Amino acid sequence: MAKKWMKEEKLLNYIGGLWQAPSSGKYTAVTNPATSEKLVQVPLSAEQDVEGAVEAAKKAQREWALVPAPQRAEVLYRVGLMMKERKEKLAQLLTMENGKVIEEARGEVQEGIDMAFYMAGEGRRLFGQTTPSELKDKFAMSVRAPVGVVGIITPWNFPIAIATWKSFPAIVAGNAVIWKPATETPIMAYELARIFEESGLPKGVLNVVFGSGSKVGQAMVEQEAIRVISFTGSNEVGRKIAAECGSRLKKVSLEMGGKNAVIVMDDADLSLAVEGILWSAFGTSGQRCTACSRVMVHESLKEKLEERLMIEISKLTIGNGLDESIKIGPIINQAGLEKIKNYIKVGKEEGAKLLTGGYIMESGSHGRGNYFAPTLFTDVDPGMRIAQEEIFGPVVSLIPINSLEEAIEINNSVEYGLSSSIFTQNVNHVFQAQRDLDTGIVYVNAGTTGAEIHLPFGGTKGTGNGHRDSGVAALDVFTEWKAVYVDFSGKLQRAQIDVE
Ligand code: UN1
Repeated sequence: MAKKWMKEEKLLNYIGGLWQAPSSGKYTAVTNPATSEKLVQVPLSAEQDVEGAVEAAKKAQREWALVPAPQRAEVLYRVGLMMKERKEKLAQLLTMENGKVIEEARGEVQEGIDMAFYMAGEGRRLFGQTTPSELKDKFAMSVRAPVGVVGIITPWNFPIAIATWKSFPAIVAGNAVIWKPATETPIMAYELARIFEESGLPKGVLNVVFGSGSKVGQAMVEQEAIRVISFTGSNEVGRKIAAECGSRLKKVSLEMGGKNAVIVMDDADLSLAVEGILWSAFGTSGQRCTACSRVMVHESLKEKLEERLMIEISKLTIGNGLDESIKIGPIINQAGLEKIKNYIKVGKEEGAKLLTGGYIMESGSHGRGNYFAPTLFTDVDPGMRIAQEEIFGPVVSLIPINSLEEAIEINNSVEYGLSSSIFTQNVNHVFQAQRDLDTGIVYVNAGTTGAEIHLPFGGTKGTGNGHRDSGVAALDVFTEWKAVYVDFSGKLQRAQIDVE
């Protein structure tokens, strides 16, 4: 099936505009999680490949930074158009390598297209600030300068969208990029690199090095010339990267997951809440940083919500996402399945009541892949591990509450702070919730997923380290503020001293 969309069987690194085999000569197989079919071989690169990419990037970046930003933006505009033309092909390949259902894959590619046009627009803005000087006949301004060579490390769950959130602002701002995509999902990276190649981006501005975090990621962190690392992935890996970058005074931007909750108040539109929970908890099989994995429901609606969710869960179709009728795709790999299964055991031991699901689905009508049954726990205590830790699978915990204050307190009691949502008709609840929910994203009368690319994406506490992906805020990661003073008085004016 993959052959219909791509002929390559072995992917290559893209370094300095050339397609290169990894110096190690080693590759690993990429498997379709819906069918266990082998798709392509992906390089397992080593330090040497990263060094090559750094050299190419350093050289290219000097020239690229001198190209006027509106012209740099033209490249992104062309990239956006090509992605649009190839949208269906990209979506089909995305479903094959990642497993997400085709409708969601099309949505993810669209997210990348939106990002291309949005960041192409930034090429004509890249706003700085002018400021009055404290001295006469002196002009002061703050301008954005590119950082230089930047490293981006992206996850398998949104292999194209997240790559665009990071690489597009970096490129339009005048940086050169070294990108390590997840080894589980290299096809999107390969396709995007090809699009960039055809777009006329000068060689060396974008470099792709495939391989493991421990080899390629580590080498990127260690390279002096890479001045920024932007990472999306697990909390464990993110903390390690932060520590390594910290000791090297390297800027690091981290996005590391969530334990996102929906609050259902007693005045909520229940049907809407059911739809919102289903979509944000089970879409992408729960493998989103923004996935809903807790529901704080008002006691008065608890039983009704349980009933309604059980009915809707029983209707969910599970299988190969290339089939348009399928709503839930597979889990990325065996390790993911095992992790989810273990949390089910933990939840039961902790005393949560399992209402439905909770098991790995044997091969059957849904296909020979990694499938986990959509799972609902109820009577969950907010302190239980299943209500505190990120599961990254289709598992939701219902927690009864009696007031908005209680729901907010429970929402904020976890390590993460990415996304939250409230279903209510009460305007006072809306404003109180958006103020008090300690997350980077808050939804009202919608589930916890569905961030739009022109707004900042990221979160508080264990979710990150204060930076944001996408939106104009992403430019702060990939630029340095430079203060520029122009004195046109013709004499030496000393700040703080020669002020009349
Ligand atoms: C992620 O899971 O890391 O808001 C990204 C959303 C998507 C992006 C999710 N637009 O759910």
